[in-house]
Amino acid sequence: MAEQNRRGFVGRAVAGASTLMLSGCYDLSQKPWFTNILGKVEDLTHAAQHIFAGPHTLAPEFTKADIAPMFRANGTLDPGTDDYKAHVVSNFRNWRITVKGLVENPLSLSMDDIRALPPRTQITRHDCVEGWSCIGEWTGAPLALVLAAAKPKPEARYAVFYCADPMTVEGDPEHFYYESLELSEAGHPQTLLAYRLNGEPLGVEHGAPVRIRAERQLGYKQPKYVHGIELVSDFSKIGGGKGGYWEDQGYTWYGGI
Ligand SMILES: Nc1nc2c(c(=O)[nH]1)N[C@H]1C(S)=C(S)[C@@H](COP(=O)(O)O)O[C@H]1N2
Ligand SMILES: [Mo]
Repeated sequence: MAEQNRRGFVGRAVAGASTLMLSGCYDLSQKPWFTNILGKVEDLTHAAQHIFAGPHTLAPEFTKADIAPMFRANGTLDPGTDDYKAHVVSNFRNWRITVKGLVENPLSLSMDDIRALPPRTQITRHDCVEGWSCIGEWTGAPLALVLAAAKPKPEARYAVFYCADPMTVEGDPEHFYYESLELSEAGHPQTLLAYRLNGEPLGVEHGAPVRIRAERQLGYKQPKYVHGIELVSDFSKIGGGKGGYWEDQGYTWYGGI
């Protein structure tokens, strides 16, 4: 397992920031990820550590040699709506990720805001319940930092992720994919707002411009095309009330591996 796995993301972010400070050679405000709309990365890191404290079992990470030549795509391969097509044409310049619900500080973030956070890269295995697995290298912003910036209220238990792809069930075109994770899983060091796969910007088939990677979870718990995150205490008022699109069709909510 690589060194970064054992040390974990949080340790690295703090170490990286203090190295820069000690060197005295940089104007830190010029360092693109040091401050952004979300605040100082160091403050976010400390807040995230406080909110998501506890032992985290890490999902196994692999080496470059293990990466599948072609990462299989599944589920929605293109949301296909007029709205989404316009985002593709403008290279997702106007894409927003909102963070709302049981938070002190609701957010509306651009992809530049997400990319301005210190990224984490991890090579992991994706397991789909349909019976296939694929190893790929994901890069993204640790979701813990975004949640820390939003300041979850004490009664927040789950993060719900809203997606841009309509799922036509019983002819209802206003039925979109969504998923949810317990807050501790959402704040796990390997849970990312991922925007790169195998070093390339995320393709449309894999959830462009941004999707969740929650590496201890099955494939259906990894929502693609994410545009909204809501912190809730229960699912009763969301979708079919079971915490996710597939859960509403009968899958178990717990999709841990
Ligand atoms: N928005 C959205 N997210 C989704 C799906 C989907 O259909 N829509 N399918 C899920 C399932 S079942 C799997 S296995 C993975 C597939 O991700 P991939 O296309 O990058 O392989 O996405 C998950 N997330
Ligand atoms: Mo899946």
